Amino acid sequence: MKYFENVKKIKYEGSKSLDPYTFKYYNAEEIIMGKPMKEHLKFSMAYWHTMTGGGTDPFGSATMIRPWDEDATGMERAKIRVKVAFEFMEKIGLEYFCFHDADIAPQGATLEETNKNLDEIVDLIEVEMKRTKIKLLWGTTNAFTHPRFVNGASTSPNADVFAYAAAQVKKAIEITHRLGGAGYVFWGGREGYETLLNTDMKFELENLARLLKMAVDYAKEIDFDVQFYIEPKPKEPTKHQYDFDSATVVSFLRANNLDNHFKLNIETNHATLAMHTMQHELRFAADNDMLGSVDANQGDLLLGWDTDQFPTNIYNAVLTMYEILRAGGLTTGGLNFDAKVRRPSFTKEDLLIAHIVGMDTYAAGLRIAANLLEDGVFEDNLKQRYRSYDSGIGKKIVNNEVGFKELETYILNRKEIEANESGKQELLESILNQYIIG
Ligand code: XLS
Ligand code: NI
Ligand code: NI
Repeated sequence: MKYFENVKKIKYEGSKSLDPYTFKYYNAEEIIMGKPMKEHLKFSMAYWHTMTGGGTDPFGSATMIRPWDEDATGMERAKIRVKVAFEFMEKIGLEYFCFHDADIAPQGATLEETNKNLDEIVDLIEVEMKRTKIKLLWGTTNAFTHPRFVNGASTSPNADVFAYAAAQVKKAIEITHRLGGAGYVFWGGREGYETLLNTDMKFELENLARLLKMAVDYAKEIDFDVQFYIEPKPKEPTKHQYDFDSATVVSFLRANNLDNHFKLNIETNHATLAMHTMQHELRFAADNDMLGSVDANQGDLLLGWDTDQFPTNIYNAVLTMYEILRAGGLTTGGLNFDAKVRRPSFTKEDLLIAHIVGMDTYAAGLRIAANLLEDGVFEDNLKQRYRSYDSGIGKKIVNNEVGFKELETYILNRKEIEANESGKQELLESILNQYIIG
């Protein structure tokens, strides 16, 4: 293809390299904690941002007029994009991608026509996947852009819209299956509400669970061994998104007996919108055996909306990789760059640079996190901090051997309780800095 023909395959050159088209930290084959970096870091391209994003915002139209989009429209454009997408991923060494149905093929006048368009593009994607060995990390449905989803998809008050969403999810699961996708994501889209004056929240949540159960049943029916994920987000586009954060989603899944079929796809920018750190969101999911995959991006804490920026923040990347390693790694999941270049970064070169810096940031984070874990920096401190539960009364509490009466007697018989110890936050932060800066 002509669009990236001047770009060589991006290689690792180390941290002293001055060439922007090289990796400074990402060295795919380097072994970290027993396996190559690229297995820890299953990087994925988000088709919707990288291939179809134009840089629109509420005040302005697209600034990113891609040369490949200028050559054709409709299905022809969609076909060119497939070629460009795979050429782009090959050049960078991205081994996975993710897409919504609506990203890859234009919508037709009817569902039938849309599905026909999808099949034609999926044929082409299949050929490119075979040629390049690039894999599908997960597929998903866009049931939020079209005006029919104005009041939600599975949580719409309109039963026909529920049915439409179900039909669309069915097809998206089928194409994900056909392409050998490891996962399938449900991000809420417009599943939420603006005001309780017009919303039956209880009923909407029941319907959300109904649709998810249908998806589980259908995957079983077609013999598709897929990992389903829910991607939490607290707000945007609706004021109250139902899948608020990790804790909300874990309890929703448990309450509806869906916890064995779903894990979480956790996005950095959504964590901070929920007023949590990414580390908190990951830890909560991991503690509940539901850490599945990551949408690797970052927000702007001064803005407070989903800016979906490429990840460049080392501190966050270290703590994200720390949580992933601590949980034993992502199995079916990976690190999907659900990220878009800034509106003024409108050249195709910016797209390359953005992915390179994202991959480098997580590679650096991985190295540092592995050192922190191997040296037991935080884990040893945790053991030490909670040691009063290893013996004596602490052990009895943990073993459920005592109740209020026994604890009252225990305390009445003691002159003084054990002295509290420092939480050593600043010390730990200082050690973390040493690991980061070296
Ligand atoms: C939007 C979400 C979306 C999902 C896929 O905020 O992050 O991009 O990842 O539907
Ligand atoms: Ni997002
Ligand atoms: Ni996302």
